[in-house]
Amino acid sequence: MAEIKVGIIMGSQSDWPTMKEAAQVLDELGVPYETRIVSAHRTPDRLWDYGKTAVARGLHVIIAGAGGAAHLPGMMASKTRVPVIGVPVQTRALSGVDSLYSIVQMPKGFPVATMAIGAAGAANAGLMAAGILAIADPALAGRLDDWRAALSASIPEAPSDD
Ligand code: RP5
Repeated sequence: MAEIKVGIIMGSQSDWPTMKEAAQVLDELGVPYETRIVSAHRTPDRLWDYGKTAVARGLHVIIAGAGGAAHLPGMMASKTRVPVIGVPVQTRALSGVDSLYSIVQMPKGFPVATMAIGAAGAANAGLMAAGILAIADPALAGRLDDWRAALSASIPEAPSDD
């Protein structure tokens, strides 16, 4: 079985419809991953354990999505040197600006690579994770190049009324 190098974690089951976008991109690129619900506030011990064991378990990238007072990506970055990609989940009350600000403004020393709010951010997190792994994986690099070329080829040169 292929080694799992990407962890997709989220603060709640309600984040999954967004975070699924990251999973789908990784599926398309043939990158294995694990998924876990790890809440900074509701399951802090689970967060600590996940961060403490991430390096030893062979994770190379952690994609962390959360909404509202979105402390999960930053707290995970404080617990492991595995790069953390943060996804601000869109919220009803503040449209995800709360999530974005909670994730992006990390203090010096503990970075989180913060994506856009919502589904596009989650998909881009998957692509970012694949790009990081592709540095040392020529086969994946080829698949990622093909994926990008296919996306470019799908864009029409002119708009249509259809
Ligand atoms: C955060 O609170 C989660 O990441 C989620 O985006 C938000 C709401 O969670 P639920 O009340 O839907 O479980 O911790």
